[in-house]
Amino acid sequence: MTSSSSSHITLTKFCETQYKGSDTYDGLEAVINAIASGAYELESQIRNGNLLGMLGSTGDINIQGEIVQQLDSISSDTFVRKFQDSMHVAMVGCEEIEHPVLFENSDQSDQHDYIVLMDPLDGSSNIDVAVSIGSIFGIWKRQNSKTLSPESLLRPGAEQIGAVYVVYGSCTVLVVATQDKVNEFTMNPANGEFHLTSADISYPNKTPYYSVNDGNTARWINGIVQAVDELRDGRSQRYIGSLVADFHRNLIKGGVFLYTADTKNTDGRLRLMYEANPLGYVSVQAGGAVSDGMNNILEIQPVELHQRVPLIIGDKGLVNQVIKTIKSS
Ligand code: AHM
Ligand code: MG
Repeated sequence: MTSSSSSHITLTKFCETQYKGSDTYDGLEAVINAIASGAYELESQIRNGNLLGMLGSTGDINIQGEIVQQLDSISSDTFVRKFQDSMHVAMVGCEEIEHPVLFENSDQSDQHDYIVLMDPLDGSSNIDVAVSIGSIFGIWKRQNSKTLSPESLLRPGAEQIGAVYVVYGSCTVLVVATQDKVNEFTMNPANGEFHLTSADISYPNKTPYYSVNDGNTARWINGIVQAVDELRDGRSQRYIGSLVADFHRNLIKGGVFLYTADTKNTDGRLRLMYEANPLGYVSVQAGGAVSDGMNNILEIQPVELHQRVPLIIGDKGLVNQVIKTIKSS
């Protein structure tokens, strides 16, 4: 259920009342405000990128083996800087950066109590063609008993205490999820202020959409082919090619997204720590589900930060339907 009558509530105010001073979430307001501030900066660079000559690749290849776009690199630098300035983040893991960034002195400071794992710009192939893209963040409490190291970030997604994503689309929205609460805020481009536009979001009862890259059909196992056939029955296919935008549409309108393993992407295409875990967390808080076809993704023990995973995410009934078909094939 959503409500759109609360636009006088700003994200800043919301975070202050929900998180500041709370036992579990104190400091989270600084982390979310850092994301909002970074998103505002980035939004303008995305809108003006073509005019400012900021589109196209940097000429580098990232740790994922993918071509780095200028805006990938700008977004990564922007959010790392914002998290450092927030003074509440100890370490950032990023899809674009090989090793996590540990902020100076955060090891000694009690105040640096959060860890963020992010895909700073999701949907890179859509940057140059004026199609929706986004940013994805999983937020974790730092384990005080453990020394901060890249290995200390290898925790199951169920341990996230929140997740945030931003979609730079026909308007810019920022969705915040903490335990059982999913709220959407829309940016006023004039000043970067985000206003609450949908409160207490949960998946609707209808499921009009399924999202999948049909071009991979010949590489799927039979169970996936059959599961997609079943989804096709009475539903429209919507596939943007930016996971975060596909996910957001399915959350608001109802549906499911799949990027499973195939003979080319043998471990799936999407990243466990930067994409599947944060969006999986949002999905579950909104009454949906997330699976790799066999297991709840949030229970997977990661073995490395940049690992990929097959992803089935969205409406719980549809996720379960796909799992059932895969298992029985
Ligand atoms: P990236 O842009 O962060 O590398 O993300 C990967 C993207 C997802 O946003 C999207 O769902 C998927 O890759 C699209 O892949 P494909 O072009 O194979 O359909
Ligand atoms: Mg991505």
